[in-house]
Amino acid sequence: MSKRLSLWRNARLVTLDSARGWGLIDDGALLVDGQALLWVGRSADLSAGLRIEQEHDLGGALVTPGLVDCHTHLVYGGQRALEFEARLNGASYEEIARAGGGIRSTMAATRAASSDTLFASAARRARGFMAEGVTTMEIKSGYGLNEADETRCLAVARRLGRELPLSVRTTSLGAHALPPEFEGRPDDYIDAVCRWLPAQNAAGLVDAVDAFCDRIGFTPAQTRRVFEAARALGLPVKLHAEQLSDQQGAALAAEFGALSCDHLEHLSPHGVRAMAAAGCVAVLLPGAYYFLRDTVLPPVQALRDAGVPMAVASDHNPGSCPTGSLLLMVNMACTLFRLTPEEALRGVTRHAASALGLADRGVLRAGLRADFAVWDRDHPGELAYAFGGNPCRRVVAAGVEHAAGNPS
Ligand code: DI6
Ligand code: FE
Repeated sequence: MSKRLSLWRNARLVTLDSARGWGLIDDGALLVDGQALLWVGRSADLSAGLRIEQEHDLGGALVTPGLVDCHTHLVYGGQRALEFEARLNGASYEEIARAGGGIRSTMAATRAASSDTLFASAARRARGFMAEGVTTMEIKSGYGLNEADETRCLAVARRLGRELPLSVRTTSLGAHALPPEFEGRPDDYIDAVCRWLPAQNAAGLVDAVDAFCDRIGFTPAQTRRVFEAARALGLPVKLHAEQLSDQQGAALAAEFGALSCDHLEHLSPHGVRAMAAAGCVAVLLPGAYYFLRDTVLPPVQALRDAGVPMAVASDHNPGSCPTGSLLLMVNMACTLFRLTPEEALRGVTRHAASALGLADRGVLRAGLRADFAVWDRDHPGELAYAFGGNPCRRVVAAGVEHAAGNPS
């Protein structure tokens, strides 16, 4: 038996290891071998005679899978507090974008920042999420909007995965907004995005490809070209779909076997059916809905009825969701979108992992990654119910406990 065995016992495990239910195991234990869970079950059923190197008594605390934030724009320069104020004074998010603010203003700040500055600010944000139990994070580019700066932002995201105890998945989102140098020439810009993708991919910087298909983003025809470039490289796609209007983007993404379609406030019944048929995950982003004071709800009941798995993510970005808390999104998924607490927690674990194409996490099960969070709570429903404050006490990522989980 390996010498690296560690035992975490006296826990109330929320395994989520079945299609329904919390999968609670009282007086549970986790046996960790290196980076993986070797055994998960009731303490009483643990075999005797194991050579355990380290033992942790959790005092009956709740343990969930490590949280997965499957949609973030974590790497950028500057902030947009003045834009928030402009919106309070009556300007709309779309008006600001059309006037050259919005994503373009963050683009300018991002281009002007050094890679070290971008790394430092993104690492600070990442640590905040990690302190709340996040062990996996997806990070998109999309604020460089030229080859050099997009590639630089993806490299910063990769560096976060190397230097922090955080598993990072990168997504290339060159087709996020039209940069000013391509004003009036969106098709030429899409050509450029498709041209630089192979080099980014060859450098190992891309796990998936995304686009913003909307009135202030790109058309379905332009999005299709980006997806074709991704497909030619064997890269999975995802899409910012039907956030501000129905462009039938979800159906397009489904045609390309997308891992996920995200936002979805304006998703049509046809889009729901296409996603269900393609096995696409619906990533709900209640923080952006809240911060933009949207009034059109994503069709949660239709997604549920069609059996589309629903994930919940932060969408952290400086314009539509400058949040530092995935747990707050869990609460908002319930209050604003009427998910059940169990759906919402599944949305930031199991289904969020699926939205990233990851089958090795999101559930407490032998053989999967030893990613878990320890909570100062009695019942998992409390994680969705209370908001504000951080009940996370300890975080273990790939078998290693890190200090971010210990905010003392
Ligand atoms: N939709 C969003 O909500 C973010 N990107 C997108 O396509 C917002 C990005 C920003 O405003 O900076
Ligand atoms: Fe987004």
